Amino acid sequence: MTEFRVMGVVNVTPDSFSDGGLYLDRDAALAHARELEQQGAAILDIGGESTRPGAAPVAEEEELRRAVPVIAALSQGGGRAQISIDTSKVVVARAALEAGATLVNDVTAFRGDPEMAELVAGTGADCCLMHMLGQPRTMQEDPRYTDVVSEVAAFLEERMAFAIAHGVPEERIMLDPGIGFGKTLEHNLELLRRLGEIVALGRPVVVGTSRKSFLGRLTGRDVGDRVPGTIATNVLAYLAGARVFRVHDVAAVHDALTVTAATVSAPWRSPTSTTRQTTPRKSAPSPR
Ligand code: HH2
Repeated sequence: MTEFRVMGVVNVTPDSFSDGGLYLDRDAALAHARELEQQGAAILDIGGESTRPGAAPVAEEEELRRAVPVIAALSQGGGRAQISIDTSKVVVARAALEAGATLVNDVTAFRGDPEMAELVAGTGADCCLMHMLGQPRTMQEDPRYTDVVSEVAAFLEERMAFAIAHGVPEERIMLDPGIGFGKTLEHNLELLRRLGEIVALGRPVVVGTSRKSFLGRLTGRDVGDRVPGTIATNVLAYLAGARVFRVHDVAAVHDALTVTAATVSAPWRSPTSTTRQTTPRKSAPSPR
């Protein structure tokens, strides 16, 4: 069966768009992370700064204070999930890697901090390079592209070359089109529709549609009621070739992808198909 990995979101923040304040306390974040792992998360993405549209930047010390103790405790707990740090600050990434993280999820794709590429190269960590147009504070104010998909693909290709030039092995790189980061509803849908063009860059593609506002625009649903939309977009992304799915609702998306992966990868057999049928039914079509 074709592999996929679900990346469970653990936001240790007061202001994340869908779960802000729920896991700000270290023990609450830890319990949530363990629950997501139980539900099938192969990666736990720990973040101490919201990147929702309009979010204010968080000071380095505060981001460290929120994220690193959760990572340290998770790592000491010996779970099987890979630990990811969602940050664009090299100081936070370094402390997270020292505490046990092995993946840097940088929504600025190494543009936020000039030393991030060297850190990832030197520590042998995996990384996720994501496309974003502008900065979180203003990115949703009239984003424009001539062709969103080819511009995102060109950006990711350039960022991947930058990372490789700084010593990051290509096989450690994942790419993410950055759904909702400086994109209108139409841009997001176009990216999902033509995701194959990002997959064609040759690295595992990560998608993050979970509970995002474009799903609310399509369905009229509030943030907590966007699981069906999240599932639909993740299944579509899987069929287009994406392999890592960053979500809040791990159990639901894991089930949906398990069924999708099984369906597309193997011919369906009925539970009785091992019993040979000796008398062909009259209505059976003749073999060609
Ligand atoms: N989306 C968010 C944050 N980090 N990282 C990647 N690679 N891809 C994404 O699509 C992505 C991301 C935003 O979601 P969330 O963390 O739930 O919200 P907030 O930024 O408000 O904490």
